[in-house]
Amino acid sequence: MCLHTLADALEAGATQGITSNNHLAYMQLALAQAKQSPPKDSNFRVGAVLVDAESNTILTTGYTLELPGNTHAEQVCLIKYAKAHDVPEERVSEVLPTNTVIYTTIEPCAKRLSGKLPCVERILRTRKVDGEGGIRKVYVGMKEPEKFIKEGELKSGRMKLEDAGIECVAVPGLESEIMDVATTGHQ
Ligand code: HJL
Ligand code: ZN
Repeated sequence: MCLHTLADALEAGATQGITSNNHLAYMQLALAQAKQSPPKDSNFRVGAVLVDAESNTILTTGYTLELPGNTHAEQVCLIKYAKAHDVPEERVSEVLPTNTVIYTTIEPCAKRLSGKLPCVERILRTRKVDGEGGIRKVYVGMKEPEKFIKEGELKSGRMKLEDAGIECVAVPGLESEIMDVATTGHQ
């Protein structure tokens, strides 16, 4: 698959052409997003794609620092989708399809050194008050590298999500490229 063509098609709002079970293709699209992120020593360059799993439609995409305010890729997806539906990010649960999934090159963060709300919490609040709907599954390209948050210091994003009933699925095969992209510009 030619990623440029796919990204261009997505940009133009054309049919995406990824079959629903082609998780690697969706992860490649997330990686293409990550490559658009400006290098910065104090975080990773991550990309994410928000998908309606029911209709196999891309809802939105995001990458680290795409929006102002030290934004993470997953956070950008939620802000953009919420904005397109005239609600603030905190109320995105009201407008998300019931079977939404997210592809992210690095597992959602459980803690941020800046003290901002971690993406795990942002993902959990996409569920409606009855705990249904919103993001049901998270496809992860690799676990968070040990640079900012020390392993063992706290539960990983993946574990926190799974404890709360959100399935996390590893999509193998792109780890080294994801890592290279994530750490470009690091000392
Ligand atoms: C994920 C991102 C991103 C990170 N992780 N999943 N998506 N940048 O877009 C995780 C890393 C935090 C640091 C610094 N990175 O970003 O742990 O300044 O970037 O809040 O903890 O925190 P801030
Ligand atoms: Zn995050």
